[in-house]
Amino acid sequence: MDAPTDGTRFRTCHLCEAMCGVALEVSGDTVVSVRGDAEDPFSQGYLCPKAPALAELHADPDRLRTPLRRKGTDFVEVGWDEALDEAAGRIHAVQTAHGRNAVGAYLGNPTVHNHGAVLFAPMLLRALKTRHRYSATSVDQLPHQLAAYLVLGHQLLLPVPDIDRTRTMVILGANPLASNGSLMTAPDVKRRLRAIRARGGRVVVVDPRRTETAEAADEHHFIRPGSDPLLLLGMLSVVLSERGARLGRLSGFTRGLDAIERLAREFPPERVSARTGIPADTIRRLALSLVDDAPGVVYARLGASVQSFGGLSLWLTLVLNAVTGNLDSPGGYMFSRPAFDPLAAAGLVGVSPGSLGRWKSRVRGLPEANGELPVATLAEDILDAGEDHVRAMVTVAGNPVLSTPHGAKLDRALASLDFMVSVDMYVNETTRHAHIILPPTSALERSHYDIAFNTLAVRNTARWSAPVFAPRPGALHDWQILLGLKSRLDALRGGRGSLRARATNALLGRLGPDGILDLGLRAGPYGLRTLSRGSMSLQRLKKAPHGVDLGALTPCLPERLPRGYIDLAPRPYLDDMDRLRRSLADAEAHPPTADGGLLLIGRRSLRSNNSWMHNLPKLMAGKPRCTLKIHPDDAARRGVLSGATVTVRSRVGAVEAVAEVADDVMPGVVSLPHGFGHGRAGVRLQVATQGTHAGVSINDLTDERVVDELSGNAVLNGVPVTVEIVVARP
Ligand SMILES: Nc1nc2c(c(=O)[nH]1)N[C@H]1C(S)=C(S)[C@@H](COP(=O)(O)OP(=O)(O)OC[C@H]3O[C@@H](n4cnc5c(=O)[nH]c(N)nc54)[C@H](O)[C@@H]3O)O[C@H]1N2
Ligand SMILES: Nc1nc2c(c(=O)[nH]1)N[C@H]1C(S)=C(S)[C@@H](COP(=O)(O)OP(=O)(O)OC[C@H]3O[C@@H](n4cnc5c(=O)[nH]c(N)nc54)[C@H](O)[C@@H]3O)O[C@H]1N2
Ligand code: SF4
Ligand SMILES: [Mo]
Repeated sequence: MDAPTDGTRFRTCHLCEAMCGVALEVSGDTVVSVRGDAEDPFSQGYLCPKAPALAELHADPDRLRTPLRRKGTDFVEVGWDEALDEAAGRIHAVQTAHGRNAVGAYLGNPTVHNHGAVLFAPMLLRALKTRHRYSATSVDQLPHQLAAYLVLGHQLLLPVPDIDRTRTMVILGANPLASNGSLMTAPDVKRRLRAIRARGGRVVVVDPRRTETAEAADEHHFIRPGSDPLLLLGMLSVVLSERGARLGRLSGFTRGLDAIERLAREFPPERVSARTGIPADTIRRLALSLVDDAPGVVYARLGASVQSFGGLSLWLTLVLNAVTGNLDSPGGYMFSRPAFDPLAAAGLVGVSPGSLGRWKSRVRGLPEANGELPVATLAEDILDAGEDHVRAMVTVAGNPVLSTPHGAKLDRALASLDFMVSVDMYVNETTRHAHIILPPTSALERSHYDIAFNTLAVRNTARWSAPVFAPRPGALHDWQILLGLKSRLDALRGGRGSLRARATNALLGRLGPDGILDLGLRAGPYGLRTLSRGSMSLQRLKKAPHGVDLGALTPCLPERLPRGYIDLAPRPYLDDMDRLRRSLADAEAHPPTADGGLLLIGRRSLRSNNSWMHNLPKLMAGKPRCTLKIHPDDAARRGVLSGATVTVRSRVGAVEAVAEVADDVMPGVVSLPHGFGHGRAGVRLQVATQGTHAGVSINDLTDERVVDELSGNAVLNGVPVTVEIVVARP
């Protein structure tokens, strides 16, 4: 790339799922200002307060620029070839001595915000040939992917709420005013929600906390953490008994309705009201509004997913949207038509339709899902010294010590490894255990295209961004690091396959992510097949620096169903219903009392992102954020005033936090944000480790033994805890 000149660069912000267009003012190698790109057809100039982080991340003095090798607790700089050779050599040595499953891999969330990593990480994983693959998926959206796979036939056929045309939107366990939307790429959710109300519609939020989104809605209802599937069953029973199933166009290719009708009859609203904490007539009214005030949509997200019945919750969400006539219908639960379609390009990117339970984790027997094991088992898969235990790890763009349940145990487990290599640009809570750290170029030094989030967008658009800065001499992109590791492993293995692998790797190196993207765009739904002159290609996107608009979502079933039909009642869900019945019976036998235990939930802040943006001074300005929210009644009972230091304790550990007495949390529920806990020895983050910035990790309280047994997804909300005063006054 040519040396950059001063001026304005247009780009997509990659920090969250919203894909906002930004205009960066550049001088030399510095970004001097970040503005919204008013000409972006999708975001139309919107930006959130996190956007300045684009400049701060690039300039962060703690961001690594050179590979590091650990010596004890010290790190020394090493050259790229030496670092890659050593990493591949030691992985190969562990696999040769102990078998391929002795090496584990964890992929973190930023992988999906990076087309180089999202395309090349799976190639490295395949080369590792290990069953010990883990990712942030199983602390997040695995239940969504499972529902898409089991009901619709492909894990990536993920429905999104058609927020711009709906009249009734029921939001279950999502706080898009803080998160900017998830599995719903929609810049400026606040404006879009306001527009629903302006056109006479209603927005309803169901959440154990009266969130920023709840404040902006017409209605908010507290729900007892972990009871969402019961609410959804109650709603289904009302819809089916009072309005009947409205499958409409879908009825010709939909199976399993009988089983759903039988199931729903078991759960009238009166039966689920006490457990959910929502009055029966409210459940009835919400259910009927999806039919009577159509189009409507139930949008369930993280709070519904990372709980004991995450699998059932996301399945029932899909079923409820279908039987109310809102699936694949404008204003309802629809599907994007991305220009680069990972479903169609499966051969190119290697995404399987999905799988469940093809193998089990070695210690606890939790099921594989979509080729991965639940990350809740990673610590024991390392620590439990049996045959096949994990002795070496590869982590890519992940910080599982802070982001997965019982992080302190994983912290110990990582410290015990024979070898660990991390592809990451910080020495943080996780990578401080690595023997080799391989830091990629800064995001502004690479091109950008949202392969993942265009498949989740509420409108079809496409936008490619050129690098803003030339990479520093010798620097490598994520994809080059991943391909560098893969090529070395292929070479070390030798044998007949290695010649072919060498040719493939050379070709991949020439194509790079942009070459693969171009092939996918041309083969995609707006590509050559349309035979129109403006057909989609990388060339076309390069000529449109603000992006191109490809229109509103359009119905696409049954064409896009890999099996040609929808199965509303897949066996694994029907089987898991027994676990829900038992849990309901248990709750009925032991109803919660006012002075009973507390349930811990998480929360997100608009000016943060998971664990890795706490080193940026602008984002960290303001009041300390890592506080324990507690309802005034629960606080009074324990003598806790705002500002008191309290101990929060669960089965797995205890942390100290400052209490914030607030009636926005439900009685019986306390809330702590995730991603903090930077005070561990060896973390090299000057800002994040300072004073109150460091905070404590909620995942030193979450319990790795409690998972959604169906999917293996972690349970990060609804964790039983106690709260006691340590210091009564600040
Ligand atoms: N209790 C609780 N726990 C949670 C959650 C919760 O709500 N409550 N949320 C969960 C969710 S939804 C998620 S997605 C996970 C996230 O879990 P993780 O993905 O494990 O953690 P992140 O905090 O996103 O860490 C990202 C890492 O990637 C690095 N990184 C950033 N950009 C790049 C890049 O371009 N290339 C490379 N190579 N590295 C990069 C950062 O330095 C950091 O180390 O956390 C989960 N954990
Ligand atoms: N600013 C910011 N933006 C982000 C992130 C971030 O950390 N900060 N993280 C990004 C990532 S990785 C993701 S996955 C998305 C997540 O985006 P969202 O899904 O919007 O996630 P949250 O803001 O955590 O909202 C989850 C809500 O569920 C509620 N909840 C907890 N338990 C339950 C329950 O049992 N039932 C119900 N119904 N609700 C419950 C919580 O109170 C919370 O309001 O955000 C992304 N965007
Ligand atoms: S909402 Fe904020 S962080 Fe997310 S893409 Fe837009 S500007 Fe970036
Ligand atoms: Mo996430």
